[in-house]
Amino acid sequence: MKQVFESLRRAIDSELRVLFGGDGPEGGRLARATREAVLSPGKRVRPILMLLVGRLLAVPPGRLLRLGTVVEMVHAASLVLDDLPSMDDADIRRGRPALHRVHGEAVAILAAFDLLSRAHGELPGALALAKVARRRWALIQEELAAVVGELCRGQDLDLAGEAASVEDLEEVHAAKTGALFVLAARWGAYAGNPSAAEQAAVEGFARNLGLAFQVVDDVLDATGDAGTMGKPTGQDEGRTTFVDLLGVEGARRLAAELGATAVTELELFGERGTELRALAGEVVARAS
Ligand code: GRG
Repeated sequence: MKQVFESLRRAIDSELRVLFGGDGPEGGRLARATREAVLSPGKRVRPILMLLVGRLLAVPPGRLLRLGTVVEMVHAASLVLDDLPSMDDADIRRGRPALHRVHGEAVAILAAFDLLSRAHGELPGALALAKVARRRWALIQEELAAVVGELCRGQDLDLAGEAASVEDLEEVHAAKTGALFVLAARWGAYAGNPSAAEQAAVEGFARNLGLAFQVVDDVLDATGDAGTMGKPTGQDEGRTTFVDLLGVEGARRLAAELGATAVTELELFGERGTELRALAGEVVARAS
């Protein structure tokens, strides 16, 4: 199954290179910064989720690659902003100096806007390639705008650092991390003309997977080393994490529970849910 994920990741990477012009030095300073932000080596888990949901509903991955890059552009923009000195103040991202450390804060902020603007610009073409029914396009445009609002809201709640319980923290991260997972799965499903039950099931899966992913991220921040994380660990000091509230073992247990809940959402798909179940397994296993 790892090979399946890896080949989807490579397919997303080459689609991103088609859109952002390879690794060459061409373009001005902002174009270079934007390209670095989106092409630097990420796991591409959100577009992979989208492609797997598509496959579940018999949509070939090739149809969803462009739409997958739209979600990845929003994610890359959010990472650039998250690393800024006024936010997480991180020097390293994806094993490389954070974008603002290379190009300065002004260019990093512009690159994030550039990526968001590009995401909106690519959306209609991506929906046409995905063969998503035209009647859904206006709603999808609203969903793209809304997810950016959710990320901002989640980030603000996180920076405020007022979460006092696991439930509070789940609310923060349902917005900050979960919303983009749900969007990726939702759009992947739209391409496959799902029944209402299928649509709800993949979204429920993604909601729990997104939260599990964040809990695992917190565990790795507390226990991992900078080499495997591609960013400094211990970075979460100052904001409340699942590890603060539950300890490392408790957070691992929560991640496993969320992964298991995600999987139960897939029951109606039977055997066809194998790849998504494996993805949930991969996410949870990273914490151990
Ligand atoms: C305007 C888009 C926008 C956002 C503004 C800064 C912000 C609001 C939100 C931050 C959202 C954020 C960074 C959430 C963290 C989610 C998370 C677990 C990130 C790490 O994701 P990985 O592990 O990273 O998928 P890679 O590098 O593999 O892509």
